[in-house]
This record gives sequence, structure tokens and C-alpha cells, in this order.
Amino acid sequence: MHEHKRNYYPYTRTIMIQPKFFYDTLASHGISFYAGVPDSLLKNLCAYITDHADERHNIIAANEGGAMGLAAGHYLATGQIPVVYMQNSGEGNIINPLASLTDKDVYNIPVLLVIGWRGKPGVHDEPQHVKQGKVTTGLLNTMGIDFTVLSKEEDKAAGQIKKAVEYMERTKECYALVIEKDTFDAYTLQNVVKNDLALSREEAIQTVAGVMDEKDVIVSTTGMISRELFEYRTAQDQGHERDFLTVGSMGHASQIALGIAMEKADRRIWCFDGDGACIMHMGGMAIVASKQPKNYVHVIFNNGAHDSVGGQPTVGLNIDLPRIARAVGYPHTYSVASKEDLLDVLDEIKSQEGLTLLEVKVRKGNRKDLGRPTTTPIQNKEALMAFLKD
Ligand SMILES: Cc1ncc(C[n+]2csc(CCOP(=O)(O)OP(=O)(O)O)c2C)c(N)n1
Repeated sequence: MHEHKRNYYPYTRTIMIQPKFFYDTLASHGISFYAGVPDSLLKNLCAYITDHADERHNIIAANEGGAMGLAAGHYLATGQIPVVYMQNSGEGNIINPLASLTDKDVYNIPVLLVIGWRGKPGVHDEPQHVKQGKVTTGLLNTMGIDFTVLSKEEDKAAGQIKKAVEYMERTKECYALVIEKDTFDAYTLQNVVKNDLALSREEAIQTVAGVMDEKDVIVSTTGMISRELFEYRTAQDQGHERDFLTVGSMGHASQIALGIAMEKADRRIWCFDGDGACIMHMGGMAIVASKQPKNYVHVIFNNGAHDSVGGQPTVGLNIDLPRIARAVGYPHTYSVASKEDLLDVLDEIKSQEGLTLLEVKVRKGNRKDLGRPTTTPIQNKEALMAFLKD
């Protein structure tokens, strides 16, 4: 009876680390520079860093490889160990700088990597995280990066951090703290950068998908854009065969769309991109333009944020995406921020040929009950390939 009661003891609290504790512990070791790409597992920590590090000490990078570059630059200028934070999916983007910039065989530069472990074996997660979760620590081993899984108990975590710093100071090598789900306790971002745009991303997605021709195809980017598109098709009683939902591979949807567009000149291919994803591998726009696919419409739903992982800011609303597109060779470019203008522009786009960029400025946020695709990536691929054969 007593045992039974203990299991249900109402004051039992999950053990977690306060973001402040982590941040202050690093600061006590002289670590105060952060660069990275946000992750939902690190949302509370990222929020704390955003509120407490100034603009020169927390750079949300275009991609994780870029964050490594920023960190290396900071070290060269100050001699102080920097932090790069990321979701484990960003490991792919840091392999090259790890091997050819920071490694002891090259410049031997210490960086503390803070890596959110999505898809950890045994913990249920979305399909795009399964493989990455399995290879997260194996990749670190292969790259010769010493690491530890951060304890959720503050005193133990403090000991791990101390050891990590001593190791980095002694060897000048990188070290990784691998972060499991529910490691950081809640922290609510104070410095919320709001945009006062009227149109929601979901409505914008529905509006564009609603005017497509029957044989058109959409390649949508990772995160909520694909989830909202999937739910729209379900709500309309339509199949999902016209949409390639790029669940992972952030920043590469525009190239997948290009690969399809060049082979299927008789169909219009729409890329549904996010500002964070587009900026992550922005060079892709130059390659799209170099091929001048007449049947390609690149739509960027620009909310100035990494909305899908916590709403951390991107530079999306501070830059002129249509102008960038024109500069690299997109002949038609538009920017709209209301449903009426969006519908007008879609009419125009559909009445003409030629590579097009359409920026739709949208507000942040999503429906709270937004679901996830119920079909698997392989089912998605097979349905799309069959549809493209028709
Ligand atoms: C290489 C890589 N880094 C980080 C992530 C985690 N991630 C998933 S969605 C997302 C934000 C996408 O932002 P954006 O493209 O602007 O679309 P939004 O969520 O704002 O609609 C991030 C950072 C990832 N999937 N892959």
C-alpha cells in the first residue's frame, strides 16, 4: 500500500536542468559565445540564450556548418571556447568543418557542441529522425569527437561540463554534449520578436494549393509547412500523391523540385519553402535560376522565424528575397502579404510561363491541434512516382 502511494506521490517532479544553470555554468568557465540553428529539444535553452546573450554573442546561423565557421572565427579572435548548438540533423552540415577546419589534423580549434538527440533509439520520434537518432553518437565517434550525454541532474551536469572544458583546454579539440529529450526545464522567451502580418501560413498554403492544376506537383519543406499541406489534402478529401513532403533534408526542397521540374516540363512544379530552409542553403536559388525551368514556382512562406522548432528568429523579414531571386536570374518575382493580393498574383502566375519566385509574408504561429502525416515517407515517394508517370 505504502509503495503504491509512493508511485503516485503528487509532488514528484521530473528532474531537469534549468537553462539558467547551464548558461551560468558555461559562463563560469569563460564560455559566452553561441552560434547555431535552433532545435525543438533545445527550445528552452535557445530561448534563455536569446534573452541573455547580446546580438554579438548569439548568432542564429544559416546552417550548422556556418555556425562552426562563426565559432572558429570567434575562437581565432578571442582564444575563448565557443558553443555551437543544433539538432542532431545538423550533424550532416558540420561534418565538413569538423574534418577540415576544427580537427586536430588541421587547425585544432575547440568548440563545445550541444546536440539535441532526436530519434534516440527507444524513444518514439518522427521518421526523419529515426536514422539520424541511431547514428548520432556513432558519427561523433567516427569524427573522433569525445562526448557525453548530459545528465538531467544539475550537480552531475556541472561535473560533466567541467570535465569537457578541461578536455577542450588541454587538447584544443571539440567536445559534444548530447542532449536527450526533456533535459532542460521550461523557460519562456521574453524577447519575442512579433511580426504584425495578417495572413497565417496555413491559410496561405491552402490558398496556393487551392489554385493548382490537377497535374501540378508540390515539393514542400520540412516542418509545419508539410504538415499543414498534408492536413489540407485530408480535409479536402484529396489524395497525397501530388505532394512530396520533404520531412528532413532542410534547405534542399528547392533542389528536389528542380530535379523533378527539369524532367517533367509539361507540369508546373511548386516548391513550398520556408524562410529558414531557403536561407539554410540559399545557393540553391542560383542553381534553380541557372536552369531557367519555365514550369517552376518557388513559393517562400516567410514568417521571419524557425517556427517549427520554437519560433526563433531568422533574418527572413530583414532581407529582400524577391530582389535576391531577381539578382540570381528569376525572371518573375512577387511579394504579397494578404490573401487578396496572393489570389491576384496566383492568377497572373498561372497565366504566364517562366521561373517565378513568390514570397508570401505570413504571421508566426500554428494551429495547436496540427497533426503529422499519417502516411510513411516510402508511401509518399511511391504515390508521387506513380502520379508523375501518368
Ligand atoms: C539540418 C537541420 N537543422 C535543423 C533542423 C530542425 N528544424 C526543423 S524545421 C526548422 C525550422 C524551419 O523554419 P522555416 O523553414 O522558416 O519554416 P517554418 O517552421 O518557420 O514554417 C528547423 C530549424 C532540421 N530539420 N535540419
